[in-house]
Amino acid sequence: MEERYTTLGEFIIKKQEDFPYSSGELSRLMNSIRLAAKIVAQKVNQAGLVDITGAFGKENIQGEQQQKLDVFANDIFIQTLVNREIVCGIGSEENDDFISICGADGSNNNKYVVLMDPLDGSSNIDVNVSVGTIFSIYRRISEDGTPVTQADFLQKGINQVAAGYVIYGSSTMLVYTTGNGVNGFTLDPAMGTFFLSHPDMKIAEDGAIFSVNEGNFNQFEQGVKDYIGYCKDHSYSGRYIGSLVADVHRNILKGGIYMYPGTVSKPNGKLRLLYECNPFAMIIEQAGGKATDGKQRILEIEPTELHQRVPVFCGSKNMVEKLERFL
Ligand code: P6P
Repeated sequence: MEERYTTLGEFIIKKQEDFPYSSGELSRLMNSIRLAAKIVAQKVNQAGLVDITGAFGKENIQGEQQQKLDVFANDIFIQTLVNREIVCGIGSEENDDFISICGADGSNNNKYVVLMDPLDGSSNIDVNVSVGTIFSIYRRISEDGTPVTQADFLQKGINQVAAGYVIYGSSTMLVYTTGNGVNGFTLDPAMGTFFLSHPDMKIAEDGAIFSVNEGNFNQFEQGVKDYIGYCKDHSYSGRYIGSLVADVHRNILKGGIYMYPGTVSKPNGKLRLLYECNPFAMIIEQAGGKATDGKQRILEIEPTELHQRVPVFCGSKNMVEKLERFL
């Protein structure tokens, strides 16, 4: 089959061979995410037309005003995963605690847990800036058949079996890895089908884009300030949309570095380890880049809590290594 007409569904089946011992659950899990992404994409694209934007009147654990689409996306991803009885637990930015999922017979025989940010960057929805879904998949470590535990979620990023994101932008793309490279699929809305549009995505070792919120510049540690100065001395382009998925997706395609450093007021920065930094770190490393918290590889960080924050510097290998020499 000519690769450029490969659908996501066909690709998942074809890649099933990469998991000789898998019973097809991971494939079914990816198909569930594919369905949820299509449903959320349709609503995001209608956001300006349907009274679905604006505050939902509640706050999430972040203390952020939940947008209606935040809640909608969270419900859709949870529902599609639960309905197909594929996972034994879900952790979401929108839920204070993790969700334990039993089968119809009360058993917990499913072997995967999913961590997700169902609609990252949602504060950008009303101004029509690209937003995204980020997901991270682990094999449970607690005994099969028993209720899922927090330990199943607090695993190092190196244990991820899959990670990916959906970007709801000028087109909707689903990008993911199962540890054998990164592939991108673009949704054809007329057919409701994701087609392989970006096979074997790689991030250039060098780039000339730096992405950081310079409004926090005065609160950065000196090494970060010095590196930003280095970028400016070399006439790199400053590109910062304020929507993680859009910023990192652009930098993967064009080369660049994304930074959310710690500040005086937020020493651990803003981004969440388990469902923002770890999935992107896996994707970026699989694409040939690097991801660090400034001291260690993101994927090696030992998690301590579900919503913990870490500083993050990720993107083109040589740019991240140059930054590390400034710290
Ligand atoms: P700041 C959006 O709220 C988000 O979580 C990411 O999508 C984005 O990269 C970051 O926060 C922007 O944060 O502090 O620069 O506005």
